[in-house]
Amino acid sequence: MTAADFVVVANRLPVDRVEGPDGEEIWRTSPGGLVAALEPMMRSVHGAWVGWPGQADVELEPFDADGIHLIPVPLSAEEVADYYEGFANDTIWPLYHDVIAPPQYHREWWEAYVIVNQRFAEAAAAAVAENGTVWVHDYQLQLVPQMVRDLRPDVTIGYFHHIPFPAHGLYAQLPWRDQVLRGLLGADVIGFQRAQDATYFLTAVRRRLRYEVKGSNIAVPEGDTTRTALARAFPISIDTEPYLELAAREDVQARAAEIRASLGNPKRILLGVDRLDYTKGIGHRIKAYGELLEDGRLDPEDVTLIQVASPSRERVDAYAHLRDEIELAVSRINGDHDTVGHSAIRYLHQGYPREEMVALYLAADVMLVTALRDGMNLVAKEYIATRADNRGVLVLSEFTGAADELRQAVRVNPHDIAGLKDAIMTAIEMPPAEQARRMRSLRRRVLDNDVNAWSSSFLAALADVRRR
Ligand code: GDG
Repeated sequence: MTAADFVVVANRLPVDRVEGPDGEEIWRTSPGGLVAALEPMMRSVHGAWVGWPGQADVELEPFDADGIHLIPVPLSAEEVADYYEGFANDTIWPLYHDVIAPPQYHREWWEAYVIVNQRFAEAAAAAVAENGTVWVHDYQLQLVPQMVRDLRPDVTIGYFHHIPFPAHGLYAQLPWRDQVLRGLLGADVIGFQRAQDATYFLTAVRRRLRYEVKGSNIAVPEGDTTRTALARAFPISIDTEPYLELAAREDVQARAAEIRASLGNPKRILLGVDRLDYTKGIGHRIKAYGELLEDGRLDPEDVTLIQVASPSRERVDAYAHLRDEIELAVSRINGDHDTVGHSAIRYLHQGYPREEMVALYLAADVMLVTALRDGMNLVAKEYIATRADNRGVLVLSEFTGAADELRQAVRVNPHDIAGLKDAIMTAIEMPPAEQARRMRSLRRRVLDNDVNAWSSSFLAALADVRRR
């Protein structure tokens, strides 16, 4: 393969292994906003994608899937445990989400993180053309920008951070805090979801490394001179087209009606859709809803809460505990409030095809997004994109990146259970005219700022750096 002008580096390759008609293995690109946003560009500029194929101890040659050149990075089972489940998901993830769960600090996890980051960096450095561009994604790969720069000083490097960056008082806990900052600062542009995340990062750089910071620009010492790195917000969004299309499809609308009927045609359907993760505030949401039933402010004959909790990181202890906690809470509430024909909470610990997700969005009168901390939260934007009739209410936690943009949602502090209960009632009782007024403005925001706008603005900032 000739060198690529543009290389994406992410923990996962955007593919799933599926079985072909004769039992052979084929790789299909998995749907996702990031792939959708980058696919056209990847095809036009000779792009490549470096990532882990998702299975341990599998060595694969580079291959093409649906027109994208894919470069697999192998991980051993031990590396998956130490680098991915350990350092990425049990150290960085909880620390960067305001220590909702206690971060675990283990030196052997850090060592695996360094080794694996180096492997990704080497794969990217080998793939990229002279003066090309490398775009690194997310918290699993924070050391990769500087590692690529050391190997290939000619390339332009971008990094986008999909999760929050914590306040300095929390960040300072990390035993490897300076190494991680230096890793990130290898990039020319460091993108965050919210302005607040960028500010926290700039503060950490100033306080820990004493580099000069002016506005969003950082003077990074390099030999005898300095290089300017830019750190600012580029709020991510969704690929709106498939959501608009699915929501307009008759069979999907029929499925939404069928979902409502199968629940016994309740007056109001509330919906939560999350990976089963302690950052998502699923327990807070269920507690508030359970109390509303208990108080008699809601009648279980009139409402149903559908909670899709898609399985996630099940081998990390904190996630196994969370599952037990949520399932105990759900079954208590259902035990107390179900009737023979009707469930207070329809809890689904399963993943669904996108068609079914859109049918659920269409069926939902109220969407509950109550994350305790969330980089952006795409579910909120997906719900809005499907509401072409301007009906429906979004209840949105102020601790999500989406809250910066979606000002017409019903805002909540999920820690305030009384406030959350009132917000749920406000949403349930909101008159159609007010729903429409708010939804129109929310839809304008999401449809005008889709994932293509996001990637274009990030890449424009990178091109700007390159010109300098
Ligand atoms: C991270 C950051 C940031 C979920 N269950 C099913 C399913 N999903 C889809 C949703 C949505 C996506 O997964 C989840 O995205 P979120 O943004 O809500 O949350 P994270 O997974 O935590 O994502 C987050 C994001 O990165 C992007 O930068 O917004 O803050 O934490 O698209 O629809 N999709 C299908 N079946 C499911 O069962 N098909």
